[in-house]
Amino acid sequence: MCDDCGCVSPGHHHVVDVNQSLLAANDALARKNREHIEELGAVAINLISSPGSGKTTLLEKTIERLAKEFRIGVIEGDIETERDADRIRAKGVPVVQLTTGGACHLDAALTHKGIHALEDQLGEKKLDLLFIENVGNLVCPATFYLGEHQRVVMISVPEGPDKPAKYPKAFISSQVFIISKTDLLPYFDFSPEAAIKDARQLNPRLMVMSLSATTGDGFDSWLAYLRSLCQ
Ligand SMILES: Nc1nc2c(ncn2[C@@H]2O[C@H](COP(=O)(O)OP(=O)(O)O)[C@@H](O)[C@H]2O)c(=O)[nH]1
Ligand SMILES: [Mg+2]
Repeated sequence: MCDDCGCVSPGHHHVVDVNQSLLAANDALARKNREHIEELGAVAINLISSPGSGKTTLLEKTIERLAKEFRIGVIEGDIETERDADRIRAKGVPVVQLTTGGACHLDAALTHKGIHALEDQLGEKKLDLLFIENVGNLVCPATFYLGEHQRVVMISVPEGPDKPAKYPKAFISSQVFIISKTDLLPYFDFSPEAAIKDARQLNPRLMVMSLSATTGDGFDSWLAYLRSLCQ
């Protein structure tokens, strides 16, 4: 019987061992990614949220506001399609679409390919900010370090305030928690205080921001945070 959890399955330890070595291999590659990203001159942000909470919209609006100030690059993660990359490309910044073909998260190996593909577009040019939009999911992306400097987790008002408590790992492993779509607060029974309380209980150091990409409300703190990363 397993001393840790009481499980009597004979294969149990093997599964744990394989998972741990997969994650160790991922982390080793992620550390290489980080060196690679730093050679490009960039600070990388891994953006994690459910599908539809507004990741691509946040990036579109951020690029509109900051593209004159900073050199921005984007790696888009999705299961299928180039649609998010097309949206970012329309804003005039270098972007690479990664498609996982089914996996619900990016891993360091796929991100590594993305960094190389981005370098091919950049030539000799450098970057200040590299955004990595993860596959829409609050669960698996939390387990896979990609080599990012900062991890940002986002939930939108329509998703409900219970998500930090239900998906703790994403909040424990992030530096920033964004509540998005605050323009919808009048229409939903969403308590920002409850969401923030749960998130801070999991991770007292979490920086919290509330914003609406639609109205621009709260955007100044987000932009100030990004500027502070580039100093
Ligand atoms: N009301 C409102 N809608 C938003 C906001 N941000 C994004 N959306 C909408 O939410 C939907 C999903 O946005 P998208 O950026 O594609 O989300 P992603 O799947 O997380 O990348 C789109 O219809 C957006 O127009 C916001 O601040 N307020
Ligand atoms: Mg998107």
